Amino acid sequence: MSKNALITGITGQDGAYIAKYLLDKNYNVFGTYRRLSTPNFWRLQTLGVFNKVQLISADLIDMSSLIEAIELSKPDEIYHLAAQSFVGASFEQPISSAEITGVGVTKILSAIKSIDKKIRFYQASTSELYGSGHKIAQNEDTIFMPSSPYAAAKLYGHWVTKIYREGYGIHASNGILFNHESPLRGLEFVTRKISNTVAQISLGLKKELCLGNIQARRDWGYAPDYVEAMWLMLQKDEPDDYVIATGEEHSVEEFVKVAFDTVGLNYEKFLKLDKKFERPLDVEFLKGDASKAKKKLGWKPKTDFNKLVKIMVTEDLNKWKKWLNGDRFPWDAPTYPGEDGMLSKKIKFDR
Ligand code: NDP
Ligand code: GDR
Repeated sequence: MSKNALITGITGQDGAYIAKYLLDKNYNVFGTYRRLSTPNFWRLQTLGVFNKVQLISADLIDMSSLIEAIELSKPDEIYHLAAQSFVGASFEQPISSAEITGVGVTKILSAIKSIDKKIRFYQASTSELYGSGHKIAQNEDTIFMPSSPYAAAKLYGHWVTKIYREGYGIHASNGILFNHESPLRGLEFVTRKISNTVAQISLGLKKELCLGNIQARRDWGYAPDYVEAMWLMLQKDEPDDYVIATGEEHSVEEFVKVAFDTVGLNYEKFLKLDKKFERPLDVEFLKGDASKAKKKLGWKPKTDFNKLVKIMVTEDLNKWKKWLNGDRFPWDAPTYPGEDGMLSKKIKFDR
């Protein structure tokens, strides 16, 4: 008999990829989405799975909606991916980030405890837990030193997952995933901002790429490789915590260079620095050691850094070309206000 899976945050990057991954494994896939003024299903449509998943309206702010989602979907497995996931925004909305990204985890776990303790639970934990100050690759034993309200909220979610695992015997695992990207990445994250802007510059639609801290180093992987690791964790007899990463790190500047190289342009002519995109605190160096996942889950990444950048730039370029040709398809970029319409600092009006 097919298993049921409930994905919170199915409209996001990882939600869409894991929905497809689980459908391919013959799961009945349910996903939560929140009511928005404009529906946001373009990722599910892009992957051709929109009509194959069953959508349930739920918000992490609203416990009753989460209980109902679990009762309706009767899941064997829950992939808890919903979160306010943008680190930059967590400095501007620290309290709602804590409520959604942190306390939201306890809401789902306590619902599992009341409804059916056999439901297996995946928590979307993060390399942001490590924060700044580490000089070598981080693994499951590395100390956590979060540097943002987002990371502090995720640390709470990480820990509460362990508490429900050890205290109530729930099959709950933390995937400590390092940055993973794709053409479905949100446009405010640096990699997609770069790939989309480089595509626009190469077609003469934009003149420059404005970024903040380009020295930050990240361990960037490819999202479809990473959702497989989530599933593998829930198939183990025993729940546990795992680092998922490529083990290679690069600076934001290197990402920019390879992206411009892909379209045959010199990045130095187009890159501008703007303090508006800097954070009050930033994480300078993240590089993961996924040896445990390799050994215990048999997981390893399939896509390297250069290939990832090329996939993202090529996809944005092809989409802009199609768009300019008059083709219309589900996509976020043409309706994105861009950095001119997105002010990262609050404006003070003189009266
Ligand atoms: P996205 O930002 O693409 O997706 C987040 C999802 O959460 C969206 O579906 C969003 O809905 C939903 N959501 C946000 N707020 C609420 C709310 N109040 N109630 C219900 N749903 C809500 O993130 P990713 O797919 O990239 O990441 C998935 C998870 O993994 C997140 O928890 C993230 O923090 C974590 N993570 C991500 C990493 C990465 O590199 N991508 C690395 C490590 C961890 P809507 O579409 O309506 O906005
Ligand atoms: P991150 O991703 O904070 O690592 O969180 P993001 O792409 O936002 O930033 C990566 C690094 O790039 C620097 N940077 C900029 N970032 C953005 N967004 N925009 C800019 O213009 C810019 N210029 C430089 C940032 O300062 C940072 O150092 C992501 C999210 O998916 C989290 O949910 C997840 O937990 C972590 O990855 C792992």
